[in-house]
Amino acid sequence: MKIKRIEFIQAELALVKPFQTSFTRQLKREMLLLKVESDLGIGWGECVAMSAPLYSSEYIKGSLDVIENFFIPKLKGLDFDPEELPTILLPFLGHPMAKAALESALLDGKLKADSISFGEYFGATRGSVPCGVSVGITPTIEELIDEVSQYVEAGYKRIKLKIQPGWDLLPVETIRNIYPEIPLQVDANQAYKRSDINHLKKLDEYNLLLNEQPLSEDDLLGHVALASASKTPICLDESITSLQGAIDALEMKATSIINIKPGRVGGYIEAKKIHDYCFNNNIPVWCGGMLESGIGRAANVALAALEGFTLPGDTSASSRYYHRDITDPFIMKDGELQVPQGPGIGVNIDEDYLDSITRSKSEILL
Ligand code: OSB
Ligand code: MG
Repeated sequence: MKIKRIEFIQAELALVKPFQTSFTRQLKREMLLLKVESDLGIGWGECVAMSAPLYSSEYIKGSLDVIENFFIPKLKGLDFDPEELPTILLPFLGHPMAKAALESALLDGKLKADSISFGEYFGATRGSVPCGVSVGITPTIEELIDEVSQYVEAGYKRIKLKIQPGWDLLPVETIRNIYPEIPLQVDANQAYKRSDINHLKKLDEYNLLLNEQPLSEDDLLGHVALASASKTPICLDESITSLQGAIDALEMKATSIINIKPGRVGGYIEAKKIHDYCFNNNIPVWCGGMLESGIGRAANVALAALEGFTLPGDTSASSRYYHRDITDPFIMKDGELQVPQGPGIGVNIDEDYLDSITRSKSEILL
């Protein structure tokens, strides 16, 4: 394929309720969307970077800059297949979310031209995927109970509680007592230190599925120490940025479960490689999320339909995030989301509504 034009759309979607983590409190999702026109047609991609470098080092303006000033000049005049993109962009270090956004837009364009869905392309073995939900830190325990009970009643099959020092044992114990059987896990987004290992071991009381990214992303040996001291499995998120990194973390026993987020590992192609490795080695994986709009969610749901995704993902219904999505909404039925069947990402984009929430736009002609 040859890229002819690329449009960068920065838009904002208000969240149905604030989402608080150990690193920020989000009231809206600010996102960068790519609309790529090639000789094969149009493809859409969502960049999962946030507006500030708080989850990882990437942020929207940096992603936009690296795509515009490094990735696009490299691709100018080139006739290539989207599957070659990771190799073409290999000289540029880092910026996995920017790479993933471009890769998914190119894949969408190509697969639409070939009338193949993302699910078929990845090798999905299911028509729907079970939904988990990630629950933010709330001002009070009462509000947490209220929020979790709404999700449980809606049918979510797994609850993830965001935790941080000062908001851990009590919220977990409270929810576990109310729902003795529900699959429950926690995510600290790196908020703890090695010196907290004795404290984190107390989570073993609550029959958690996993403890996600408790320590700093570069503290793999800290995670090894915590994993060997605890009964609760460790699951790395931020630390895993490539297949090789995943293999290394698993071999050194820093983690026994992997949260696969395509944006964090540089794209869906690398994400599928991590899935395949884990599937072949009996390592459970699940699909993470970054509060995506329907564009990113569609591709994530297709990925989560692969055989090795044996745990419910943070692939929640559109209504958990937004009053109105920019695509056909993802509606949960019996705790599951349908994998889109149409070509490419398989969802329609409401461009009029997108226009109404767009804050800025730019384009490059190649
Ligand atoms: O660490 O998994 C995370 C959201 C934004 C950034 C990081 C994370 C999250 C979530 C929510 O936990 C996942 C989702 O529902 O999209
Ligand atoms: Mg996480």
